Amino acid sequence: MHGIQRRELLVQGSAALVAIAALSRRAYAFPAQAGEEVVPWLDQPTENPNPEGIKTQLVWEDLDSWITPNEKFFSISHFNRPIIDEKTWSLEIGGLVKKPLKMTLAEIKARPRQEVVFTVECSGNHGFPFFTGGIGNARWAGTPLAPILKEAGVLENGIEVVFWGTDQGEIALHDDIRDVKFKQNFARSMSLADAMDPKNILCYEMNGSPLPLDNGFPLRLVAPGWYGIANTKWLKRIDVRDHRFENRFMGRDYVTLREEDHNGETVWVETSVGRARLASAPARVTHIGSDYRIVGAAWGAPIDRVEVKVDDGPWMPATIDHSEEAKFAWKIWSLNWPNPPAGEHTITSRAIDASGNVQPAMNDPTI
Ligand SMILES: Nc1nc2c(c(=O)[nH]1)N[C@H]1C(S)=C(S)[C@@H](COP(=O)(O)O)O[C@H]1N2
Ligand SMILES: [Mo]
Repeated sequence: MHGIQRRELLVQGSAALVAIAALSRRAYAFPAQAGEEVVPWLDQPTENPNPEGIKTQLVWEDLDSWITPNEKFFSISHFNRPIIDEKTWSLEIGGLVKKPLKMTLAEIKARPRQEVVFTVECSGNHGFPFFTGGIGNARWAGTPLAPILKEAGVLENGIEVVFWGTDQGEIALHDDIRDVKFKQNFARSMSLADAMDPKNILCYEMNGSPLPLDNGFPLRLVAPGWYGIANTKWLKRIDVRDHRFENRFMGRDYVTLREEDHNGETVWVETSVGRARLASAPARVTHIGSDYRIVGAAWGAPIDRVEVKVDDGPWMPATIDHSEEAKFAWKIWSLNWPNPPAGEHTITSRAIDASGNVQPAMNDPTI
């Protein structure tokens, strides 16, 4: 930063000229410009110890499109990765409903189609040094869930909807009281009100192709605005219950722990991971000669603006790329960084949402 400030003082005229000339061609963050070279980050993720569980992470330096192509999209599996034969597969809708349903893939595809561009992030993303690319943006297509639940007719006492995956594995519970192992399917639940959100779709298509095996073929829930964990893949059964549902993915692995102040008393609060939270990240730094540029993404809430800081310099406003946008998709932003001094630099971004909330820093006490 110091170098830039000094340069602006010394040769203000030409620095301003560079900025103005750059404006028109820099309004769009993508595609990459001819001759542009990527500067790799120094803090690369460490080797992934579980390549079956976490497959194909986003490589931030390679981010060169708003939509993440299917072959570059990350995928998470906590158990096995089922390979399902669509000819014998069907979806069951049961529990507390008047009319239990069974639907084939053809029947689901024959229903009204709905698309959403939605950035899915694993809530564990950036929680481990080997896991920094658990995010991607895709155009998901399927049929709305709410009319199907209406058709099945949720009974008066139904309050909770559970989404069961085909995948299963052994679960161990070890604590002061219990010491048991049992087989369990992947499952996640939502309140009936959340499940009935008209944006939720039973999704069979990703970026115009049938859902890839790793992303839940033949059918998954896509719940725009929720963290990855809520989007059950390899769907097998949806059922309605009269009590809250609790399992490993609701109450043990996918929980946040926060310290709250209740009238001067410290209270530790555990919460099941749910809706996405405001976030941003610098994705890549590129340059043509000494003309550097920082491109990044912001997501998790309606984004008002993004600010970027180099080393310990001031926050600078980034330019948001409005060429491609959708409510639940990440926003791509960029910032020109002319003539940085040679050496190692730290780039930090923060997003500010439409309500004025500022993305907390990694070391913010609230997280
Ligand atoms: N059936 C099933 N669904 C699942 C999971 C799983 O292990 N099994 N993982 C969840 C998690 S933790 C995430 S982050 C998202 C990731 O979606 P993707 O694999 O399509 O990227 O899927 C979710 N849905
Ligand atoms: Mo996840």
